[in-house]
Amino acid sequence: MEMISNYIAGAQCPPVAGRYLDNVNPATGEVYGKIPRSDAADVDLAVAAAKKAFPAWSQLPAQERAKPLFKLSELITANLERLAMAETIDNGKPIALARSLDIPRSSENLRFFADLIENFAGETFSDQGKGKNSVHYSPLGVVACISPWNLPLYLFTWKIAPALAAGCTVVAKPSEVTPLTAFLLGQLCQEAGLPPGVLNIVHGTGPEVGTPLTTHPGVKAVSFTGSSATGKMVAKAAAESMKRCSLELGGKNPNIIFADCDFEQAVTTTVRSSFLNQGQICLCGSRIFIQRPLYEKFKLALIEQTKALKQGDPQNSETQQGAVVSKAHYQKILSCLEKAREEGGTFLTGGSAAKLSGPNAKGFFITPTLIEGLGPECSTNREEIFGPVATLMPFDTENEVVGYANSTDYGLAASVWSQDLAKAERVASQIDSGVVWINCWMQRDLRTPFGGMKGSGMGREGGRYSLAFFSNIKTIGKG
Ligand code: TXE
Repeated sequence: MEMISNYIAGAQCPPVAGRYLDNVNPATGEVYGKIPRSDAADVDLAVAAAKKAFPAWSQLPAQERAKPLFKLSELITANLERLAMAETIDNGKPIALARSLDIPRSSENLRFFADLIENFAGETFSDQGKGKNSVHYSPLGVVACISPWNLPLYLFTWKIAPALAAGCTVVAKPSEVTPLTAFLLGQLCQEAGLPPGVLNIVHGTGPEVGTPLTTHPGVKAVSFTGSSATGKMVAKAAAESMKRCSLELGGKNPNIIFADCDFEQAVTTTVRSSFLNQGQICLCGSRIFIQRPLYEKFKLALIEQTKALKQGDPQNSETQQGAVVSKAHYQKILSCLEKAREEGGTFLTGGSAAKLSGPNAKGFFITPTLIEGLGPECSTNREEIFGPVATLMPFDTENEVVGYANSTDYGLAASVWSQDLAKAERVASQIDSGVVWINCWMQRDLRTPFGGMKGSGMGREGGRYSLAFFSNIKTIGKG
């Protein structure tokens, strides 16, 4: 039984109240561990530890702060296999994905921000008769980083790395659904040379740990990634005590396929962008719009490649589709599929639970699903499902498809496929989302700003944008 503890003031410690939650392996449906069911008392201890560590950490030269972050990055790489297997057991994702995406990107997150802070400087503005102005960045203080279950260590490190690099001390709360890799990272901090209290990890539920964290008077900012519904609660709580707030929320991303696209590349990438991580990435393209002359040919190719996806035990390196993350999420997705039936959808592939055998017989598996015949206004095409489910819709003109793309309450990401780059850029400029990819998907440059519009959140993460979020920014003007 994998027993997890909190990581506070540089030590692994049990929850004050001594209560625990079950940790379930979604590929077997079995309880395989226990995680602290922490509460406000644990959050108080963590914030106090972070507060105590802040003066020394924030006053270190950037080059000194970068050293333990570089070392932690190296330790993640050195422990890649152990962390990848832990992520797969906790989340249900294929081990090949954890090995190739989740853990390498977690290491890169730390390395990237350690490197960036070494070269990060304020700006100075030349006189021009208005005196000399200089812009100074200083660490905010104790901050909260709250992360979701879909890319557990990847998004956990994506938040804590810039916060620590900027000189803040952190109380981090991973999802109670996938706590294991954050726990294992805490065990590496001492070896990395991260001083006690600089990073604190408190496990538990949203209401019992998240809320005390977002309302705590000692916390100066909250960086949150998760659902739009929870994001609104976090924003409200943070506003009460004037905390800075960054929200990376849900998406219902359009994937626009023009008839003049590179057919093979568009089909192959669309299968990946629809079903990678069982469709549990907020960047997944869940609404596929195909220009009418290409619709039937593209549809047949999509069906063929989707049916060829290898679904099975996530610990098997051949597996391409693993389990969805929890029983609750499994049931939510199945109810969305029922809704799609009621709304008149035609199921081209999948549409039900997948029944596996052996140790996976009780796992939470859903067959990769493609649906056609639904209009843009139905709930299947407006609400986030966050599973291996995508819909196909034909379109004729640019204006028509831009209207469809912008017809939801979300605005996170989009893809546009056309070999006419002028047209692709014209369409991209009209789509209400934080990021648009042309003839590619999820190509991430960590220096660029990342985030959503509308119900997909507020604020931007990435490069200088993350460091600025975790900094007080002051202008000093001299006459
Ligand atoms: O979210 P939840 P989940 C979205 C994705 C999906 C969801 C999946 O689209 O909708 O996140 O993650 C904690 N106060 N994105 O189900 O429930 C909770 O314990 C403070 C978008 O985990 O919102 C967990 O640690 N915290 C994203 C975290 O919030 C609270 C990328 C998220 O939980 C809380 C990834 C509260 N009241 C997923 N309630 C993007 N846009 O980049 C819960 N939590």
